[in-house]
Amino acid sequence: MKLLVTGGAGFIGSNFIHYILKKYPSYVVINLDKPTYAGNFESLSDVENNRNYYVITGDITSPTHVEAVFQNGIDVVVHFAAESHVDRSILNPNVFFQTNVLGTQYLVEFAKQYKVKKFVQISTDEVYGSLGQTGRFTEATQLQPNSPYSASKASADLLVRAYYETFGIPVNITRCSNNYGPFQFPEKLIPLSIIRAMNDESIPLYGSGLQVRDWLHVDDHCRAIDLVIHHGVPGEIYNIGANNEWTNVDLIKEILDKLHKPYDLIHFVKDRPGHDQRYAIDASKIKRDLGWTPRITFEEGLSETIEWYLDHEFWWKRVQEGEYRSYMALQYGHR
Ligand code: NAD
Ligand code: TDX
Repeated sequence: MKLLVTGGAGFIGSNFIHYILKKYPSYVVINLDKPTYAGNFESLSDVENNRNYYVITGDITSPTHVEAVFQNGIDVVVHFAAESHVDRSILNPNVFFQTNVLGTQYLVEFAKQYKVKKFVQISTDEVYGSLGQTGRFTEATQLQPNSPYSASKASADLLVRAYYETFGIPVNITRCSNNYGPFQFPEKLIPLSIIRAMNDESIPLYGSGLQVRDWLHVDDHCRAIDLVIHHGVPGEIYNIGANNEWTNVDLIKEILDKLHKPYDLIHFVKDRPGHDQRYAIDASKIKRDLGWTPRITFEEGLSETIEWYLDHEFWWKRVQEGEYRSYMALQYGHR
């Protein structure tokens, strides 16, 4: 089996490549990544000598780059590559539509021309919009994206769906909740809070801090994608979530407790425009149809993630160089 993984130098993609090379030693993995500020091939330095792992540096918004990759004979595409940070999509929406919509269209078009056996579109619960106090997103929930990021992901999902309906491309769309784990770029809430708390720096909490996110360990996500690749029914959407809802303020307090740091590091700042109040995933379909179940408790997963950041200062210091500084200044002011 030859897998094309797009965005494999990013957070989930790099964890997924580690997972696949370990579980399926005979599979060939091609990692197509640009990389942007969020991509870091160093996250895969331990597998770079694996003879089944290939890196192609290329841009999914270039049809020439994308076609060249498909000429290698691809069986399955797992499409992670994206602009993934909501706050950046508010500062600069344009690149989100270029990468997430146009890039996806090139990939699925060449997947059609080169007759791949499966195309997995890695999407997000954010396409469903925001929930009130109760209820959960199912695969039938209406799409109501609220940020430029989620609108671009919803657009990509719809075009992937159209390629299934019109051309019969064997696609699946997966929509997971917020992931956490090693190698996550420190613009996202959990690594941002861990690193800033470790350094005794204030942690910016948007608005009331009472928004709710449903946290999923990246390894549980990877196992779900594995099942979708091998057993997903073409054309189907699968929601993935671990039934693990936390308000942002409680989550940050939990991190501070684990690091033995005071709560007064929490610094309430201006809310995110269009901030979604609550996400919660109903994952009963993938559990019932594909036998998936999350294995990692939040208690152990969060502790291990904190340990990972404590042990990998060289990794997060490196990714904080350059562009990260100007983004932080723009997003949070002088802090
Ligand atoms: P990430 O930002 O860490 O990584 C994205 C990767 O895509 C990077 O390696 C980047 O270099 C690459 N990339 C971006 N533009 C590219 C281009 N034009 N050409 C080639 N490569 C390009 O993102 P992530 O958190 O790993 O998310 C991966 C996917 O999962 C995304 O599609 C995202 O929408 C989705 N998702 C993420 C989460 C989450 O909590 N992180 C939750 C749900 C869905
Ligand atoms: O500094 C911060 N302060 C804060 O209060 C940041 C960065 C975030 N937040 C809040 C906003 C959200 O309610 O924390 C919550 C989580 O924020 P993010 O880590 O930015 O994640 P979110 O916006 O929920 O989106 C994530 O999950 C869905 C990923 O970034 C997306 O790629 C994925 O699709």
